[in-house]
Amino acid sequence: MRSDLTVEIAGIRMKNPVMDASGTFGFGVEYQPLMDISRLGALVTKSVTLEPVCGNPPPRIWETAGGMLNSIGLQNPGLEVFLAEKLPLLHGFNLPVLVNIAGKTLEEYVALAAALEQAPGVAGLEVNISCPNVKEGGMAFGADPSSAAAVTKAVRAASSLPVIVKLSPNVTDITVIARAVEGAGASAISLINTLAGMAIDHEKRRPILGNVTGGLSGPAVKPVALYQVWRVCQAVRIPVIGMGGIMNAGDAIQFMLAGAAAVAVGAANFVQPDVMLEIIDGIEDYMVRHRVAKVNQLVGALEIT
Ligand code: RRO
Repeated sequence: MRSDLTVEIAGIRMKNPVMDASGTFGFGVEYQPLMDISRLGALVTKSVTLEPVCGNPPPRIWETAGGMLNSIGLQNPGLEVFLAEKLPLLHGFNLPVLVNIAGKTLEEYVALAAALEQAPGVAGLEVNISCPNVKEGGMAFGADPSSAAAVTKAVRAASSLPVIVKLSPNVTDITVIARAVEGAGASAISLINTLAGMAIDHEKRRPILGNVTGGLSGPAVKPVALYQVWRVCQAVRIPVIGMGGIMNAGDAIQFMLAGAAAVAVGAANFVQPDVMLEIIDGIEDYMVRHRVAKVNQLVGALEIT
């Protein structure tokens, strides 16, 4: 029996359910010398903004117990350079490219969505309303149901591409935000972005990160992420892409059992650059061992009682 790893999310066909989490894989081509990126189910870019952003002051990365803090601050070369120099390098890899977009205002999201609609080789938009490391926009949109819905609606209206809205875990009840973006026309939801956190050097009595606070990811956040993915999957009908501390195939399968139709791998890419390929192979091994013919049979197959 051959295992069928293909999944389809919001009309985007993927050869398997594994993609990178935005921001942990650059614009993809950086990893090409280290692994065969065409084996991925999809490729998600670092967030792109209308104008170039140089990001937060260093240090911007800090290892913590079981995880890492980042405060990159949306560093990216801006839409024009992305379209001219980054996106064309991804043509020919035979995999759907999802472009993560972020803005300070609703108008910026709309302009990005409209421009990317015209760009060849874009399979979908991931709308970042959950960056914890910028003062304007970012998480402010994702923490309030009406602004989350407004951004989703505006992007939906500006583009015919699938709209995947990336949610923040830094909210009281994530299902309220999930339902709001579903109601506003999101094609799918991805979660979780990083958990707001900080680190302090007690000898110096100073914060460690240049921006004082950051976003926590890695194995430390996995139980929180699994819980939030599980809750969102029960709250909405649209597909969910689950992420947060996935380090191996077992972790990825756990997110699918909780209801995720696909998964994204983030911090693990920094530990082992080709870990996603190992995860894809590990999912296939699991399917053979458990006689699962189609990977989507795992979605929501958690047995409770
Ligand atoms: O660039 C960042 O600091 C960043 C972003 Br845009 C995000 O969405 N999540 C994160 O942890 N860091």
